[in-house]
Amino acid sequence: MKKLILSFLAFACSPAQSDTQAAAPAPTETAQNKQESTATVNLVSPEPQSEIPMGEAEMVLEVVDSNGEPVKVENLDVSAMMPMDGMEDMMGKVEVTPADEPGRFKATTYFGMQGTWNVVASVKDPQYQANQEFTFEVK
Ligand SMILES: [Cu+2]
Repeated sequence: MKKLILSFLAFACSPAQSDTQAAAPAPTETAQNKQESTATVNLVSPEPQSEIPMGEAEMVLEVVDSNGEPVKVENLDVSAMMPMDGMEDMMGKVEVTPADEPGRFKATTYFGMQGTWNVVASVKDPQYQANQEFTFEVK
């Protein structure tokens, strides 16, 4: 499993980046991707390293473009899943509502068991594509 959470946190915490290099990407990498833009979903809260208590949990997720700017997307699909040994995965119900800030969504779920939960956030938008997985250790 990829552990990308730390870099997401750094991203979310850096105030108003103005990375001019990002505006001029290598042509080879973007040549075939002109119609759909790739976005990134950042975890705004809770802190990735904090212990998540079992029970109801609220997450704030933010969709940003390749320059790190928040983008307003139509919909964010969020699922919570716990892999179980010798059993079907345990699924958690997730309720997603748009937050006040553009590009941000509130996702409320219920972690009904201690252990590792995988949360997958997918952007549903005609213009942007993103699919991000976050791992939570629920105590
Ligand atoms: Cu379980």
